[in-house]
Amino acid sequence: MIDDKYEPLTIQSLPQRLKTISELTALVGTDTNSWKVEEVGDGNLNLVFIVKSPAGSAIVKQALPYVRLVGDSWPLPLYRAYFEYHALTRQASRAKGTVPKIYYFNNDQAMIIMEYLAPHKILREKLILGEKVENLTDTLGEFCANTAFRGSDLSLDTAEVKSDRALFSGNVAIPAITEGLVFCDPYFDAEMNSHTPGLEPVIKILRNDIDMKSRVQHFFRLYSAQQDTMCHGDLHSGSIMCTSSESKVIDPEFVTYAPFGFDLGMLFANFFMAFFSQPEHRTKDLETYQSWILGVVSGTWSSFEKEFTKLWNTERTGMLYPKTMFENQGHSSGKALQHLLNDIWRNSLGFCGIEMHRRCLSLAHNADFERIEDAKRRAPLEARNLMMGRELILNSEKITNTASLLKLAHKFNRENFL
Ligand code: SR1
Ligand code: MG
Repeated sequence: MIDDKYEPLTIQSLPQRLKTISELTALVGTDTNSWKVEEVGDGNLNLVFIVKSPAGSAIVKQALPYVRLVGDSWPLPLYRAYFEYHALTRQASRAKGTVPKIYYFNNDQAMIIMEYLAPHKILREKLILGEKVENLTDTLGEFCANTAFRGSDLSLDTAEVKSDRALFSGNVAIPAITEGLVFCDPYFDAEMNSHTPGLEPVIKILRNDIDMKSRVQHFFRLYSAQQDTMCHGDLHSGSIMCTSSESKVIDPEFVTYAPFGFDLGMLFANFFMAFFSQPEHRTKDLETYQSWILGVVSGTWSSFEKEFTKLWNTERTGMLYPKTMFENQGHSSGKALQHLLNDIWRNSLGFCGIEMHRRCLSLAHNADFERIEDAKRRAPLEARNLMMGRELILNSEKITNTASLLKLAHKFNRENFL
C-alpha cells in the first residue's frame, strides 16, 4: 500500500512507491525494471510523470504544495487534486470522450493516475507551429455546452447542484489565483507582474481607463457570485491536447461554479492570442492560418449554441425555465433560450478581453507571445491583443455575433498602437 504521508514523487522513487497500485500495474505491468519514467510537467503547478513499459503507459499527476512556477515562497494546498479528480469524473460523464480516462486517485498523495494521451500534443504548441486540428470546434463547443448545461440548474436536480456548489466551494486557493492574477493584477503595478518593454503607452491607456476597469470588476463580480455551473476554470490552449483530428480537455484543477460563459471566454482569448502572435511564427500561409484560427472561434461558438439548444430541448429537467411555464402551456421557450444564449455570449466576450490582458501583463504569460524572442517585434503584436481586449470589455454588449467579433480581430490585427 502506498504511504499515507504526502511525499512528492521523483523519477527514482516512483516505481518503488507505486508498484502496489493495481490500477497502475494493470496498465504498465508489475515488472518495475521495465518501467521507464519521465517527468514532463510543463505547466505552472504540478508534477506530471509518464510511465511507460512494453505493456502500456500511464500518466501520474501529483500536486506540489507550492506553485511550481514561483517556488516554495508561494504555498498552494494539495487539496486541488481532490477537486480536479471530482471535476474530471463529472466532465467524463457529462461530455463523454472529451477527457482522459481516470484510473486511480489518492487523496493523501494528491495524485491522479490517468490515461497517457499519445500521440496528442498540447494545442498551444500546435497553434505556434501552424498545425490544424480537424473537428476541434465541435469538440470544444460540445465540451463547453455539455459541461455547462449538465452541471447547472437547467438540467440537474437542485439538490445535486447545491451539493456540487458546496463541494467545489471548498476549492478556495486555486480559483483565488484567478481572482488575483486575472481580474486585478493587470490593472495596477502588482508585485508579480511583468510585461514586454515598449508596451508602457498601452498599459497606461488600460490602467487609466476607469470605465474599462469598472467593467472588469463587473465581470469579476459575475465570476465570483454567478454560480451557474461547474466550469473547468482554466480552459486555455495549454489545457487541450490534440492529434490532427482528436482533442481532449485536461487539467481542471481550477474548477469552480461560475457563469456559463466563463470557459468560452478563456478559450476565445487564447485563440485570439494565437491569432495576433502568428506574424512572428510564420510568413508562408500566414493569412490562411490566421483565418483558420478565427474560424475556430466562430465554429466553437456555433457548435456550443447548437449543442446547448439541443440540450435545452431534450434535457431541460432542472428547476430553471421549467416546461410547466412554457411548452406545457403550448408556449415556445425559444425566446427565453435566445435571451440566455445572448447573455452567455456577451459575458464570454468580457471574460475573453480580461484574459487577453492578464496573459501579457500579470504572471504566467503565453508561449504564443513569449516564444517571440525579439521584444521589439513582440510588443506591437501584444499591443494589438491588449487593445482588442479593452474593446471587448467595454463593448461586449454591442458585439452581437461572431461575424462582428472576427471583423474586430481583423481590424486590430492591422493597427499599430506603439
Ligand atoms: C500561478 S498559476 C498561473 C497560471 O497557471 C495556470 O495554468 C492558470 O492559468 C494560472 O492562472
Ligand atoms: Mg493548468
